[in-house]
Amino acid sequence: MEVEQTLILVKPDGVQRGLIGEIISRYERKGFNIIGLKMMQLTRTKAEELYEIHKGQSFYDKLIEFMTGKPIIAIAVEGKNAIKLTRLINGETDPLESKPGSIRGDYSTDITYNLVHASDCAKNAKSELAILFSSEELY
Ligand code: 3AN
Repeated sequence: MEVEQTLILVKPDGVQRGLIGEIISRYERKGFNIIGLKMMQLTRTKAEELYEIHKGQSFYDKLIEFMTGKPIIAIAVEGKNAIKLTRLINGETDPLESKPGSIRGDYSTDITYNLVHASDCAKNAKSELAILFSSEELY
């Protein structure tokens, strides 16, 4: 098993709904280490870097407006198979596929306002962590 680092975001809806603690506790209870944590408002530049892959999609503008409109929580997480396992904890993107027991399955019905982000592969985890955290901010 491989120890991995990944980027988690509690999106603005998670912060506004008072679910920060509930969401972070799920990664902690699973056994992951939190190696970086901060509240911030995403700049347009950072949001566009994060969601570059979705540029041109019908939901892109709405997604960027949403992600930059209010503060988020950025979390750097480390542990065995952290990339795959944090995405399982989050649940599927499509609310109709997101199972109870996952964060989205328990707390969201919407495909855009879906509370959390987690990097989807090692390459993206590395680049996304670099967008949100400087090396001095990781422990
Ligand atoms: P995930 O966050 O589950 O990895 P991605 O990376 O495919 O999903 O999509 C990033 C974000 O873009 C999603 N979390 C969601 O907020 C939004 N999104 C993705 N697909 C759609 C869609 N079909 N309609 C609206 N928003 C979407």
